[in-house]
Amino acid sequence: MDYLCFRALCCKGPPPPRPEYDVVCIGLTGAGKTSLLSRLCSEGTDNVVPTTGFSIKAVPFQNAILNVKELGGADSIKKYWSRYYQGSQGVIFVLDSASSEEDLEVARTELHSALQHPQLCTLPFLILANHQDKPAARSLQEVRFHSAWNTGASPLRNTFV
Ligand SMILES: Nc1nc2c(ncn2[C@@H]2O[C@H](COP(=O)(O)OP(=O)(O)OP(=O)(O)O)[C@@H](O)[C@H]2O)c(=O)[nH]1
Ligand SMILES: [Mg+2]
Repeated sequence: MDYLCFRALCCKGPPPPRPEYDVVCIGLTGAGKTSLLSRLCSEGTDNVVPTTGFSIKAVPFQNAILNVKELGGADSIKKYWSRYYQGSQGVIFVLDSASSEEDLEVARTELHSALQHPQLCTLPFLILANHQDKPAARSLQEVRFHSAWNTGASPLRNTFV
């Protein structure tokens, strides 16, 4: 018996529909986008492989469902990111906070480019500092301060790190 049938039999009827939002998830390859989304969907992360192209997952939260489109971060793919921004209602930028300064600089360039993109520049923007379990991980304060993540952000923007 599935959940809807169970609720109907218990005279509660189906649960109210949750609003759905389309979100785009970007970040350099290896930042952990697929791992993060798999965790949020209660899926295993043992067999995660680099995303070729894009993948979409419906991530359930208590009050909403986020249809998250992950765009692969390999060099051959990220040049096409902007073709997949249309229709997004929010942005998640995943960052490897334990990466080298050089990679962090590349990530910052991509982030600033996304922050200023006409199709993203007014959307809520979450910067997720991943790989926090690694000894080399920068703290959230370091990520915010040293990397000047907010440079170029619109004053209308809701940006969270
Ligand atoms: N230690 C550690 N490893 C992580 C973390 N997040 C992801 N990983 C590992 O990092 C590797 C890359 O993770 P993915 O989730 O494939 O990264 P991605 O951002 O989806 O990469 P692309 O799809 O190539 O853009 C995998 O081996 C993960 O297990 C984390 O927070 N800590
Ligand atoms: Mg991936």
